[in-house]
Amino acid sequence: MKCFYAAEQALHAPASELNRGTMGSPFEAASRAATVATALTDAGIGPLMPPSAFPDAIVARVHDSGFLEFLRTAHDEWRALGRDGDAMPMCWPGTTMYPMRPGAGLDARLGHYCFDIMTPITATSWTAARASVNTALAGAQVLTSDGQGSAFALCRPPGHHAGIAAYGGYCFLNSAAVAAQYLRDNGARRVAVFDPDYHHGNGTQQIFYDRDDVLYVSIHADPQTDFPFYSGFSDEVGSGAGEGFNLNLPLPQGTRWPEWEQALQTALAALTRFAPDALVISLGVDTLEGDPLCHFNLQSDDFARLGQRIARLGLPTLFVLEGGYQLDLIGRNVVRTLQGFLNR
Ligand code: OKP
Ligand code: ZN
Repeated sequence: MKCFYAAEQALHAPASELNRGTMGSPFEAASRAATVATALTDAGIGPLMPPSAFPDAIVARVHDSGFLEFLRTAHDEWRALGRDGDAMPMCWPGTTMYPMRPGAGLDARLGHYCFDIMTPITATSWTAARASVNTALAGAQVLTSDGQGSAFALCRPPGHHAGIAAYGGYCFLNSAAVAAQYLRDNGARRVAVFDPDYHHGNGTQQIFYDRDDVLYVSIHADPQTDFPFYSGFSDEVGSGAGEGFNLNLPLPQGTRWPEWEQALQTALAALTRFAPDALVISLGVDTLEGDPLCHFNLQSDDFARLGQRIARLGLPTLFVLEGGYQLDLIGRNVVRTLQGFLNR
């Protein structure tokens, strides 16, 4: 399987993260990618290839231009204000009740675009996030060039929480969504995004919410107990032309394979009905038992089963890495998923 990773992705490495009231080491660390790369190589999947540079216009197909300009320049502005460390918001509009004022200062824009306090912007976050999108696009290009096949994009920082004009949940740019749109723009009439990450991909949902050409299906922890809290409910089914093209399957904390597999059957049935020309998987492996941020109880073998079920859809498939925070186990479970997919 063709696999992609850009060395620049490691340039996003914030100094710390606020978790449950305490500053500590970031969970979404650059070493996550290194462990996945090692596991892929050891398993004989790969090799990892660097992506080529895709034009910014492709990213602007799903993201707001003011938002992209903000992300690109925020840390320079932070420094110009004489501040050290990573750029973080300190104040939020609270809801979207206020209009964004032209010329709003950096703190206003940090609070406007960011929806949490776990996603600092470093001097090189933009470079890393942009490279992560290239990695996903290189994978998507494999699907368009042979119309078959599959690819793995070792994306990090992750992407599925990044919305049209919003970042958070460790995500800046929505690599899976950009890749899905790229597939639409290059011959696929319908594209499905399946998101088995522990967390609801609120960004991906938002980007495609009113569209019937991109189906979004997600299995995730109930937003009543888990991040991102405000979206991922089962009554969010899409709007306008997109009604019926967004499927959320929330599950309670403690969920194990038998119940998770039932949701998977529902997801696979919806994907089959939609009959897409290409499939993007937002592959989070944070559903593994013992993940420090998550509360599902999947086992390593379950990831092979997941890969197998995805393969049975018989679709050109791009895997994009999202979450997974047990450093020593992420690589193994990514490999299990891909092996399950490759061996059917
Ligand atoms: C990103 B992805 C951290 C609190 C835990 C984690 C949410 C980000 C998950 N301080 N929240 O979907 O794996
Ligand atoms: Zn996650």
